[in-house]
Amino acid sequence: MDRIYLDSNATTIVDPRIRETMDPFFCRQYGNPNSLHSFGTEVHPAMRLAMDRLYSGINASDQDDIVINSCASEGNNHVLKGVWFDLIRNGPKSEIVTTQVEHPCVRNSCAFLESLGAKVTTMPVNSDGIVDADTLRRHIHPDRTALVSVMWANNETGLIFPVRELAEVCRENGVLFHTDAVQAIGKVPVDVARVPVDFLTFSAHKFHGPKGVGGLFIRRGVKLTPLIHGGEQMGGKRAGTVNVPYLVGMGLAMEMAVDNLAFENSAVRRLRDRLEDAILSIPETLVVGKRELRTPNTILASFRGIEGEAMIWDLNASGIAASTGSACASESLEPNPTFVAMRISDDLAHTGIRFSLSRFTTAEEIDRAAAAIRRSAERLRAISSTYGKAGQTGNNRSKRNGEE
Ligand code: C6P
Repeated sequence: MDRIYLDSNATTIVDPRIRETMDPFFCRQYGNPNSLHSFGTEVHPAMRLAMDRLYSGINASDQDDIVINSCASEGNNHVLKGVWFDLIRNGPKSEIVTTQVEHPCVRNSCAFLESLGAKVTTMPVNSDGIVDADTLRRHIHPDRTALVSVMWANNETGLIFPVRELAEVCRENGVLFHTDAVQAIGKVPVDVARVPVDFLTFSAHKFHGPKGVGGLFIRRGVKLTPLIHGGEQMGGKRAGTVNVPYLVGMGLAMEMAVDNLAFENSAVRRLRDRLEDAILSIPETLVVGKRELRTPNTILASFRGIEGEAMIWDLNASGIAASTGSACASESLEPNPTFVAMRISDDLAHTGIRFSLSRFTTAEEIDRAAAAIRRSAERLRAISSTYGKAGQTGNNRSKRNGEE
């Protein structure tokens, strides 16, 4: 049985061309880039090309910095803890403003900084699942807010935040702005010349590069204390020998992600919509977020009366990979925090399933997955102790939330 991978927001398949580009840097050109001999210097051109591809992929200027690190969790920790050291620990500011729906690496870093004395203000999302500029204006305090951290696109719903407006509000108020762009690269245009962010984080494995390498954009002139001290790599902003093969892979992955943006927004979007239509043809099903507000590859669906995990196992037995939400929270028994933030009812909050496609997903896979999802929903509802009994709405129309 050919398996079908619909969990590309957790991680993506490495594009075979990217793997080929990385290959020489393991066993042939394996020198340390900081060495003075030829083994070290011969890797410089490939590193430069990779860096150029990253700068041009997000339209950064050569005065800005892109710090290569191990993953987006590291980049997000670096921004939050760096700002704490620079602006909060000894003043003059005291507060970080963020949202209820950030990835755990942002939420838990904020909770840690709160335990050290920072004030953390968490903005609610609106009925569309995002935070708008007016909400930010109500929560920002120029005299005390050090940093606003809002993701570009949510990993569970795919909902896209109005980061340009949010970044402009921060700029008008003299407050630093960070965006976690992990789920945006390759899905929407990410242009730091147009969107005035101070910090932006990304991770190669979300756009067909290798796991274990990411990048942190720092706007020219913005100070950020390092998270990892040591040697002078990355201009002293992040110590540690640069992972050359992974950097080379990430550079090409970024270039290909940008080249494939149009494809992602046409072909991948069409397949996503086809799967979504099939899911919504199953009674009492909800898809979170309006279609036009979401990244083109993501569906967060919920099936009344079915535990998300039960369906994941059922689909897995048919060779289909999906998830109940963030891969790193997949073992939590708590209701999904994104559903809670969007005030979606408790019974649905336990039933969320995320399907996320990529440019490698085929129409045949979507049709097989749609049939398997329907079979699973019927099977699990037939054996459910609650579905069709007390508590059922009687209204079996399926819809996207936000729709009447
Ligand atoms: N989200 C998901 O299943 P790393 O793996 O550290 O490079 O990326 C962390 C991360 C940060 N921000 C966002 C918005 C993310 O989606 C992720 C990774 C995966 O949703 C794994 S938990």
